[in-house]
Amino acid sequence: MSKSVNIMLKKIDHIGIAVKNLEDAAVFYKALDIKISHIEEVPEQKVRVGFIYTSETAIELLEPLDSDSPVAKFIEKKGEGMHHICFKVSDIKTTLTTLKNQGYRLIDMEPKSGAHNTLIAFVHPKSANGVLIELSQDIIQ
Ligand code: CMX
Repeated sequence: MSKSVNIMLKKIDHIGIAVKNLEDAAVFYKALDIKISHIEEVPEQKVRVGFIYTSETAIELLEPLDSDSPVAKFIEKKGEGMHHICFKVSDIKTTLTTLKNQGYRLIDMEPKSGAHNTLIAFVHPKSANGVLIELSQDIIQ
């Protein structure tokens, strides 16, 4: 039985949806009276993101910044759609080390800068039942 890491799991932070264009995607949500309230570029991930907030889990719309972006490759291969699930964790480095030591395939060995003042890292979908998993830790200032 493998060691559990979920003591560090705080909540599902957001669900990522790959879109070709944020403004075009906003039209559907506007019909539901839902506003994209925070738009930010994350150059390290080559995306522009827009957030839709609910009381608990947010939706992150992801628009590729260029054709090299992982999101551009995803859309090219699969079309627009659900891209990843992000778990908020309290200690991202320890979570990564724990997963790595159990043989899970990490995309990022070290955390990177994410939107909203966070440290983020991805677990490969091949290690997570076909779902791309993002881990996110808030940077306390
Ligand atoms: N969800 C599920 N499976 C995915 C996937 C996703 N989002 N992206 C790729 N895959 C699958 C592919 O379908 C492929 O599977 P098969 O081999 O069965 O065909 C496999 O993973 C490899 O995919 P690929 O097309 O060859 O693509 P790459 O190897 O070039 O990259 C991945 C795949 C996951 C390593 C890359 O997309 C990555 O590094 N992602 C993490 C970074 C990221 O997505 N950043 C954007 C979000 C930023 C943010 O939230 O701020």
